[in-house]
Amino acid sequence: MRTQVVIVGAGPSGLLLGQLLHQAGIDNVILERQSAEYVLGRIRAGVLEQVAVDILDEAGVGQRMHAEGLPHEGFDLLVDGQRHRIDLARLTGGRRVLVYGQTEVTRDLMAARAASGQTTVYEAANVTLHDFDGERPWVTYAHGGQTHRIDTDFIAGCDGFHGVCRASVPRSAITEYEKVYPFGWLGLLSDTPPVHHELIYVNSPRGFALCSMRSRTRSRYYLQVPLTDKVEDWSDAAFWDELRRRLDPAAAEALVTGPALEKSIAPLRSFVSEPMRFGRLLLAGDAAHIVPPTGAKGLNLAATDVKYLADALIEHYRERSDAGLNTYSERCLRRIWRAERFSWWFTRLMHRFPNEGEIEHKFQQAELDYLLHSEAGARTIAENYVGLPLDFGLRRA
Ligand code: RFL
Ligand code: PHB
Repeated sequence: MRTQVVIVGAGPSGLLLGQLLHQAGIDNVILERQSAEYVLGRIRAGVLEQVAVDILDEAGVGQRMHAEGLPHEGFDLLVDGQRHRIDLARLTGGRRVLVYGQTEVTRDLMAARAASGQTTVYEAANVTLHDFDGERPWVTYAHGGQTHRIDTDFIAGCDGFHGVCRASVPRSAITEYEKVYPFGWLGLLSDTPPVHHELIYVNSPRGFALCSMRSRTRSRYYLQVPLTDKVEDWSDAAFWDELRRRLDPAAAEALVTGPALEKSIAPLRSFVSEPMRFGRLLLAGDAAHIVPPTGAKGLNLAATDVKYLADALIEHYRERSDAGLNTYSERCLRRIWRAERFSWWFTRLMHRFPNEGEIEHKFQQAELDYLLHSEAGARTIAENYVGLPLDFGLRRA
């Protein structure tokens, strides 16, 4: 088989890239290790920046997102038992975010993929990359008991943090920056009305918590837990009890509990690998970088990487220019480092760090006191939360 672009991974990055390329008449094949049901079963991100909304609109998959997504003009920080609203709209000149789950984004992209007629191979095993440092890369994979070969112009590595693409690059060609946090997030999804109409990020003496949602009837909650905890250690009742203890009395009172539809523990990590292009292999999304989820940036960064990559590939085919491909890494990395810094900072601000002493805790409280009682402080949080414009990666200012 031959195609113009082989895309490894059918998460949001791979599916979105496939759609943007298809719209531009660029033939592509997606190879995904898991089944479609498995990919849809992973409960992940919930908050879209305007820039991601715009890209999904451009990809023609925005209809249900606009009908069902919940626009949010602010969120609460609960600190020292007091709630403080970060008024995103007022602090950023009218900007806001959209609460619409990654599962739904993925479902919309899968429907567009099916309608496009482009090939997607689920349960593709042993995907192996060949000759991406030359002019004629190729990819092999196993499916249905047979090994298949695809010849291609480019390989897009959209296969997440544990994927094969980044791992195929010689160690000497790549620089990795990593920080692993000494706790995880235990998440619970339930068909219960959200405790509040906006998100609540909680800094409590018992650790961080987050009250989020998927709709007006479906809630998503998170608790900071030690890395040694296992999901099996947490009954639904234990989860709800602990969440209540981390909330203020009004929220604890308003909390509606119910059976968990899903419960999982995610480790927290900051990670960037540089560069993102190796000859004819280009990495995008979690394959190249991870942020701790506190800033809600992961899916948004994936969308902007993919937009830059799609534009660069379109320029290659339409204008026979590699200018966009040559600057792809640089464009992405500038906004990636900004989001990495915010996610790291917001994580530090809101969590209890088990290995730190009382003085670090006092510094954290003083910083929160400053941020929440200063217009400039609140604006710093708001500006970073709503995110950077798409052309940010181009500007050198
Ligand atoms: P994905 O979603 O990991 O998809 C990669 C796909 O590649 C497949 N794959 C392979 N396929 C073929 N061969 C191989 N060898 C392969 N190896 C892997 C995998 O099966 C998978 O289907 O990466 P992608 O597409 O780059 O998307 C990134 C996002 O999923 C991620 O950044 C976000 O979920 C992060 N994130 C959040 N981002 C936000 O913007 N806002 C949020 O509110 C938010 N909350 C979160 C989050 C991530 C979380 N977890 C669990 C990590 C909350 C959590 C708890
Ligand atoms: C979510 O709803 O899953 C979510 C929301 C905001 C975050 C992280 C996760 O910062």
